[in-house]
Amino acid sequence: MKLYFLPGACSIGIHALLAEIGKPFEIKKAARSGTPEFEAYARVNAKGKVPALLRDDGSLLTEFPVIALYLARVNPERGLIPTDIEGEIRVLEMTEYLVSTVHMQGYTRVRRPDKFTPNEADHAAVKAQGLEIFQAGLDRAERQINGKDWLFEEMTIADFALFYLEHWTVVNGIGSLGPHCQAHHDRLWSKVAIRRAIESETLS
Ligand SMILES: N[C@@H](CCC(=O)N[C@@H](CS)C(=O)NCC(=O)O)C(=O)O
Repeated sequence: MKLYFLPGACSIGIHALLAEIGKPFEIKKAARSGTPEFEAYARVNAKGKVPALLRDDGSLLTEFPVIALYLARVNPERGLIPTDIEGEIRVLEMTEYLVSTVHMQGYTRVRRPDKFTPNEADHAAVKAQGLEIFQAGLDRAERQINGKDWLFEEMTIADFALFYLEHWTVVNGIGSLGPHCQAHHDRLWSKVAIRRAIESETLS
């Protein structure tokens, strides 16, 4: 299994999940659109995004929630997704919200307002709107954790989606973490395998 990543990008959530699962995997640095290396990466993943997971049968999986669900399902002994329908859909609901809304609609507006409007005069307003969406997501997670260790009763794939968003706040200072989210981030970051995996991204 090979994870295509970009250092510090949302792929750190899948990288952390793979590290937590603890089975052997490889990592390969992808390329950003607009760089000379991108053409080669686009031949691997036509969407040109990370994370992408190349499975041992040669097929590629894309989209964070789907990769996370796949990893949870093929490692059932880790209990990363509930087996009852209600439990499962609630974890997927949260994972989807964190990736599709909080990241893609919120954080991306803050970092890349140009993707939402060609008019530079509107960038400040787009960024402000993005920050509102991003912070609302962190606040929702804060209320949901509410003193537990995880978003749900046990650690699930949703925690790894939240982790990368929290990590962006810690590293880039965008938004702010309440005490429950800060402790949640630190709980995962203090796992040696996870920290080593993420730190290795800047070395590879
Ligand atoms: N819908 C995708 C979005 C992934 C995404 O936007 N990835 C960003 C990094 S956080 C990316 O690959 N950016 C590189 C680029 O746009 O060139 C998913 O859920 O995996």
